[in-house]
Amino acid sequence: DPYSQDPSRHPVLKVNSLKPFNAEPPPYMLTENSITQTELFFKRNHLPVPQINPDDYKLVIERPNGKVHDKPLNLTLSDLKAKFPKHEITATLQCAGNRRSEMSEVKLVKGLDWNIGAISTARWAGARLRDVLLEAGYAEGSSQTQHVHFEGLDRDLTGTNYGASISFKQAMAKENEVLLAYEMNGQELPKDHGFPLRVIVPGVVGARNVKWLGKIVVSKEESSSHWQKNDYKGFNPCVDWDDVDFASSPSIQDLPVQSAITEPHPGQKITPDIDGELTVKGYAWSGGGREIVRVDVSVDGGKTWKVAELTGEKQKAGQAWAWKLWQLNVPLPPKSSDVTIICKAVDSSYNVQPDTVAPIWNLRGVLNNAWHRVCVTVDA
Ligand code: MTE
Ligand code: MO
Repeated sequence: DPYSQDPSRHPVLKVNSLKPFNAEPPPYMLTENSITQTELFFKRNHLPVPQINPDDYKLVIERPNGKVHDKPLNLTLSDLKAKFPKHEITATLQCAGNRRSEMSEVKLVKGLDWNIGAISTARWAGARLRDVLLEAGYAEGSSQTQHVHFEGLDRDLTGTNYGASISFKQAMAKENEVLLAYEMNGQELPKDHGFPLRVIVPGVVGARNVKWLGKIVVSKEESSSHWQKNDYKGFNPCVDWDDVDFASSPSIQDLPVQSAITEPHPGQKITPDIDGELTVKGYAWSGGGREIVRVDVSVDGGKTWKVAELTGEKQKAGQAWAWKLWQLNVPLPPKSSDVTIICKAVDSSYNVQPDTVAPIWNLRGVLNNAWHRVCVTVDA
């Protein structure tokens, strides 16, 4: 069993797949704290967790073509810690498949059945990718068309490693704060999250945040990995498996604006407080460093909306990598029995969420950011 060495995990996680391990926290736990507890952070593995001895570990960085040093730059974990300034950021990571289960309600999609918990937030610390690329001999602005490939040390039975890429421009821009992270929430990176080293590309889909990083390659082409080329792409809702052309869509990078209700949970029996109000909580986040500027909540099907109170770390414009948590006391419609709560967020580019899933349905069930709805029963 290639999974026999996988680490142990917190029993509260809802497991979507055991081998490989994929699990999410219960929704209400997501909004207990703006930093997700490491044990509760969602886990998304495509393959067995590789066993890496930190003393033997080396990150291999291929040199620019035709440069004097032809041998790749090899960095040990202590090199990475000693030679490059340690940079720390708070960033939210979201899987493209977050909220896939709602997409399957429209029409069955292929993929793990994620509820709203394939998203979490942590403090990440490590070396800036930019500094490491400069050290390897890459020059700023050398080409806008190049790509930086990340190869994981996890591999399938045929010997194929997990891999993904981002653009060279994305990797080199200082304000993008792309990290080679060796710490998560102030501690050594846990096995499930990429020990001893992973990439953190803030604002970008989870799939490019390669864990158990083994190798970095700069190339004219995007990564040829299955997960870059033939997965994690969006399509027209009428495209299905018999006519899909993966080459026709760009790989997902920045993610769209997202929000969801974490409390109450669907089907919950609600006893309104003495004022006839109900406390609603959730998260909101957008990709590309766009800050959440507003979350709207409706309990009458979207006829009227109230603005929720946002909480979260103050972040720099264009570098809002972390989600906002939100909360609102909503007056319940009089004599109601079943109430549907809806939320939608607005980001700093005034991007909004689509109101329903059907027009954004796609065969892989990615990028679901439709208004989130939770139906509850009110106790009279
Ligand atoms: N990196 C490697 N090496 N192997 C993987 O399976 N999964 C990716 C990404 N990096 C993956 C990986 C996907 S799809 C996501 S959503 C994130 O890791 C999940 O990161 P987490 O498990 O730390 O939450
Ligand atoms: Mo993912």
